[in-house]
Amino acid sequence: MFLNYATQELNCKIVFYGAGLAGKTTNLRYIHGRLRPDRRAQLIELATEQERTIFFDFMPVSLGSIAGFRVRLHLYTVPGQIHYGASRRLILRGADGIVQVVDSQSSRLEANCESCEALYQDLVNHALQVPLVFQYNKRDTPNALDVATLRRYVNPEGLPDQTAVAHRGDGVLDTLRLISRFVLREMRHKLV
Ligand SMILES: Nc1nc2c(ncn2[C@@H]2O[C@H](COP(=O)(O)OP(=O)(O)OP(=O)(O)O)[C@@H](O)[C@H]2O)c(=O)[nH]1
Ligand SMILES: [Mg+2]
Repeated sequence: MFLNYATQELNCKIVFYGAGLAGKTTNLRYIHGRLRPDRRAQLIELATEQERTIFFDFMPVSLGSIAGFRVRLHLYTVPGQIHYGASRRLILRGADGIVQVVDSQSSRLEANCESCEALYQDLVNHALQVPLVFQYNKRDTPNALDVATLRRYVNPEGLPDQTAVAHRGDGVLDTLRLISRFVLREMRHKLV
């Protein structure tokens, strides 16, 4: 969270986390595409020297105001592949909310579980206590596990969750609303 007094803006960072190919970038592209051009910044993709396939997407969206500050959301994705742990930790720094994007396909169950474990470790290491919601993506795939099974494996605590078919946009804005609601609630507690 960052208060910009010059612009009277409250900046919140939301990170889309999850296993490789789970659909994180697809979520952000969809959200960006749905925003009015005058309300969004450019979507930026970064490829570093060593990690050419890496993207991170950055996108502020305006959202009402708290204590006189207009809320601006900054959405980021992490690279999901297992060997980009250092990039993931860097991007997670300063997060105000996290969406764990889960690939519903049974073949990806282990990768999802590893990603959840990595997230848990990263949160402990950063001493981060921020709202976390789950998105069960790729509900359209033929070998999608049922939601109850996914919950049991990746979300046994029963945190807020949402199903999605991100490449069609189904459930994407609902997921954003879900995490935004929890993030804004935290911000209100801190500011008001
Ligand atoms: N069938 C199906 N495919 C999807 C869905 N969402 C995303 N995809 C596809 O899954 C592939 C990976 O999506 P990305 O959004 O690039 O995944 P990512 O999580 O950003 O992957 P990394 O950046 O490698 O961690 C793409 O081919 C998407 O079109 C979905 O709901 N259903
Ligand atoms: Mg991606």
